[in-house]
Amino acid sequence: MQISYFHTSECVPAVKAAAEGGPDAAVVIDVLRATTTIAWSLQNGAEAVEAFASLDELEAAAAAWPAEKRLRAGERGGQRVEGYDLGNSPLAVTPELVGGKRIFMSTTNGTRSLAVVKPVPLLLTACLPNRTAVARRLLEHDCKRVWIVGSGWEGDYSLEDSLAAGAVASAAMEMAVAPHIGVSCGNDEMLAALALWQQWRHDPETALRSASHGQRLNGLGNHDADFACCAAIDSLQMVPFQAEPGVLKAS
Ligand code: 3SL
Repeated sequence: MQISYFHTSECVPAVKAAAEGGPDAAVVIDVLRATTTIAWSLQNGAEAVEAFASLDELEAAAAAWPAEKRLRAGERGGQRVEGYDLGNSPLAVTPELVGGKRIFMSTTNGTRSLAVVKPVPLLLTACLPNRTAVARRLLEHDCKRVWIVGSGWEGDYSLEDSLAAGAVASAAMEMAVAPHIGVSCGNDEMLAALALWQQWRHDPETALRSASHGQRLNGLGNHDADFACCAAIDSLQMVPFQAEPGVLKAS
């Protein structure tokens, strides 16, 4: 299995079919906080999370869904979109609130990354809490070419997504013990992400807080509980997967 890492949706090449050298799996990461919130929403019983790059698309799709079975989650600039049921905190998606509901979600960067790899046959989302579960799933599917896609911030690199990319790849390398299952790096970005994981793996919360988006969230108010939740390595077995275009379900 060869794993390549792309920092943001803007860095991702056009997706080709697997038979033409394209990826057979993609893993989207937005540690702070979209993919952590997606994992916890599904863990807490949401029927699905449907992701949209734009709020207009979200509004149109949500309007066609039964009102009692939907929640709208919108984040821009780190804050909840006015009038929406939810922002983008993994702490807010409690079982009481999200159980049985479809969450129509749009965030500044994370849902844009999901949109660019929609055509990839196996699409998963990862965060630090489910990084080992995601790595295990990639190995079970015997994936050959995996693209990990970070979300960054409006086109810029983000430390926390690279950290998690390294965390997923490192878990895959540790589990791929059989000699015929090699895990290799497809680009220098992946190698760098692995080095970053080695640097911070015993204290990921400090990395999240030091990152520019961590500082942005701190500037918006107290996010201590969000940082702790987003940094909780291997606290979840939930692997969100794309069940139909744009729709993530639990597995
Ligand atoms: O950029 C995004 O998609 C969000 O995850 C950002 S925030 O953590 O909700 O501020």
